[in-house]
Amino acid sequence: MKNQYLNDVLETVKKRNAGEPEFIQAVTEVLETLEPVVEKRPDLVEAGVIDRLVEPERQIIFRVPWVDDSGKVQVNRGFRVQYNSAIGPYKGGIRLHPSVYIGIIKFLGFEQVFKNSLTTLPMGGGKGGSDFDPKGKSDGEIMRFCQSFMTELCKHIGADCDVPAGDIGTGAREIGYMFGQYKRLRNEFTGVLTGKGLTYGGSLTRTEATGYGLCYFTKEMLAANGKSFEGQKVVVSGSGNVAIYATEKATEMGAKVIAMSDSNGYIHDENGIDLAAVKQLKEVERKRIKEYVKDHPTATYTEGCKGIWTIPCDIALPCATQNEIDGESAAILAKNGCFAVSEGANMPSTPEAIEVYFANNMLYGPAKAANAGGVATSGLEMSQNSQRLSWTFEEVDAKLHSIMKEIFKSCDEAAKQYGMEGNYMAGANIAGFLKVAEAMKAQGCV
Ligand code: NDP
Ligand code: 2IT
Repeated sequence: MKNQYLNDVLETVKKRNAGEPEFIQAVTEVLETLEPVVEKRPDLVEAGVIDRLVEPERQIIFRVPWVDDSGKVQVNRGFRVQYNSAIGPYKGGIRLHPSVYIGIIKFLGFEQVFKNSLTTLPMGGGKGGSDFDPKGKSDGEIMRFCQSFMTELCKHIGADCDVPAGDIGTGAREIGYMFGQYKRLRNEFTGVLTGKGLTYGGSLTRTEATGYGLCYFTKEMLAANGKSFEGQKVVVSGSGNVAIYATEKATEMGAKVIAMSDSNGYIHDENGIDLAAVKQLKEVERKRIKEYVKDHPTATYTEGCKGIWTIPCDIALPCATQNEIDGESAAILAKNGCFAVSEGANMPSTPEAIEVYFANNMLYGPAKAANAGGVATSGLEMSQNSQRLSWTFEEVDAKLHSIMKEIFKSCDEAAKQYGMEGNYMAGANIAGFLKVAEAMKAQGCV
């Protein structure tokens, strides 16, 4: 970066957060795109907005003890990072995965601040999680873990303060157990979590929202560049919540999804993936994706995740996890003629991969914008809970659709305004930043 002030901020971030490469990666990407803003808006620099933005407001780390089915005590570590509350209560998911540590939760919380700002809804940014591994656990074990996790977390959250939701490893089942425990401990039935079941305050369309939203955003990006999903071959990584509903909507929009994956490997079928079978395996039976080929003779299964990016496709939708596309995979995608990458997962592309996208003039839909449909619909769930009403599927879906269109528009316009037309990553960072920055400046040095 040329800007000395931003370089100094980044140096401080590196020193203060040594050993947290994902957090430093997320901050670096944003600071690099804020150079033109810093030049145009010395008032924001003066107000110390960026110096404050790179430090979370609050970080909570706690012990999560629970008893497994054999009667043995297990101990996990729980996290909640309340990153920024300038424009609304902290809002963001809970990730349950053995790789979770404070650096992962901080990078996700940082990204969430900008993403939530882009939704146009009044939500600050936060993220939580645990190094608990839900794989292979019984329902009883999952419940006891979730109850113990919430026993501590409930001291720090609330419908007007901090509203968690799902993320990797946290779906409707986990949210249900957490909500039940919150209600029992606090004796309050409030919208303290989103992604709830439909019988107790959940919103229609929330399950589908991230994947559908990703396709709504991508459709806008493609249309702005004279393209569409119609007749395109699509590769979707992951086979969880985001991947499944991205596949559903992309197919509805006329594309053919030819590959999906999990953390063990990927399935490939040039005839198109049978999504009902994937739903049954992943949502109902909680089995591995390799089981798919047993009943699908034209499909192949390959061990290892990275190979999925060697399958020739037109559009890639990474929907699994951070840094799943590196420079090498991006180069293979480009060589095979892939012309668009749009991110369902958070930070799925390494900085090297992003360089490859730009060098090859590929369309790039950055996570903060492209996957904001999930949290946007969480925001709509909060509104319904406050009103004590529930809206129809069509109503919520229509609102989600128009939010995603608006998000694309603001990324596109901000990129143009700051001289980086077509760079939706810069556009998302700048548009997301400006709203939060104005609010932080207006509220003084807090
Ligand atoms: P799920 O737990 O439902 O699914 C995650 C999928 O990704 C699974 O197929 C999983 O495979 C795979 N995966 C997870 N970790 C890894 C890994 N380290 N390497 C390879 N594959 C992996 O999570 P979601 O679908 O909810 O989340 C997917 C991504 O989307 C995450 O980056 C999340 O932060 C992001 N996101 C989620 C939103 C939501 O509303 N749920 C909203 C916005 C973004 P396996 O089953 O083998 O673990
Ligand atoms: O990364 C994300 O935006 C989410 N996991 C969803 C957060 C939410 O509060 O719905």
